[in-house]
Amino acid sequence: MTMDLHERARQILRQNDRGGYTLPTHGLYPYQWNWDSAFAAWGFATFDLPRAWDEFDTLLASQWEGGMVPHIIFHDPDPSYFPGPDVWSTGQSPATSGISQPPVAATMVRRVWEMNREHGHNRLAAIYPKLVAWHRWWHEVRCVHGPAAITHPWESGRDNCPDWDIGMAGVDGSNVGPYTRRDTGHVDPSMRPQKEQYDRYIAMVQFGVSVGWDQKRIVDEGPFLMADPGITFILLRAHEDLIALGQALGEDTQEIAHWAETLRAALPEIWNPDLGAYDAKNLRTGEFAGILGSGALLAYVANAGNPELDAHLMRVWDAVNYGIPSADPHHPSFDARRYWRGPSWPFLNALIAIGFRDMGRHDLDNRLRRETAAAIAKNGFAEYFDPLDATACGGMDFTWTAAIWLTWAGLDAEENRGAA
Ligand code: 9WN
Repeated sequence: MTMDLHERARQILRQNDRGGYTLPTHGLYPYQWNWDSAFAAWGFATFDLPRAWDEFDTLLASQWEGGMVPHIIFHDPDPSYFPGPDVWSTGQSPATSGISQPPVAATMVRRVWEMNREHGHNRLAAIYPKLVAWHRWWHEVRCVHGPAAITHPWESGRDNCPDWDIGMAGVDGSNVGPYTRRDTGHVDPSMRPQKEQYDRYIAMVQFGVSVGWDQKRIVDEGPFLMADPGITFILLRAHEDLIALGQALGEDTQEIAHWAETLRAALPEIWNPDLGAYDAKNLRTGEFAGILGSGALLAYVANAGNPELDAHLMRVWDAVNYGIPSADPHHPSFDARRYWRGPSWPFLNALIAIGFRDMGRHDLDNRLRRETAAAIAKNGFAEYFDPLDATACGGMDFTWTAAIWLTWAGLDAEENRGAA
């Protein structure tokens, strides 16, 4: 039975493989997504190391001149996804979106490299300068206010989480013109963002097009700019992983160390004393979102936890049964099956668990792994799960869910297999 899940996970990665890059899932997401790819590589590394490195190469091959690595790479036009390359209209080749996504790649590169340093040495040396250029872009373009800022909720990777509601309220989505969503044709609309949110998402894309995707202008004048605790912690962790990789290559890593120090020094700016936790902040108004979400709990991956945050973690986690919820179950906006407004996301649990292990909190790691594995064993390799009853939500046969089964969630099952 457990054997089947390992086989199935590998099969999903193979099925979603388009030759050098991996689709998040067939149908719903027919392109290469940035942070999905980093997790895909981690999964591939458990059974095909060269293929894992190929995934990083393909992702970084689409880096923009200024260093940004885009959030979607539209390798082969496919009408089943909206908004496609024509809407983004960034003028890149291959076509890409015009925003980035959480820079988890360096952290995953380090994990893959550590699996076989000899094999990985040249592969690492080839992409290291691109990773440095991408991190420099984050520091110079998105961290100008201190913490990492996002210019579109899609940039956070946690699209419709309640963190962004206050920023979204300031975006006018009434003039975007007619369009047809494709996502709601693939999955139950009650598990996806609502139309008012989609109108605003499109308005922000149209703004990017109107300024020729000038990233500085988007930060200075765009309709949406919020500090994201999630990216801030992921970037901080990734800076530290990049330093370790650079040192292994004999590179001078002082510049990266400076970015990491500057970012850590900015953490008090995203600490909301009224909430007693890290919080998203609208950088146009200075207002905090006032809700605990999974972005704040990524603090553990950057060794930025503290007793107050621990209390919140246990409060929200104990309120559900299958992993860490993406939004506070005690908050009125909680919605157990609507995307980032409550569901538990296996890959994000895996990322937070890296932090737990680094802190020596193996009890928390074990609990999170058990609960995540139970949801997958019960209902398959879903995109996300209802954290109360493990109902499978969103797309199925999902790449990053399969990847983290092989690297983390399925480890207990793997041990039992060995013992059997
Ligand atoms: C928009 C692919 C991506 C993930 C994101 C997730 C979702 C896209 C969408 O799917 O976002 O980028 O169309 O909903 O929120 O984290 O990378 O799996």
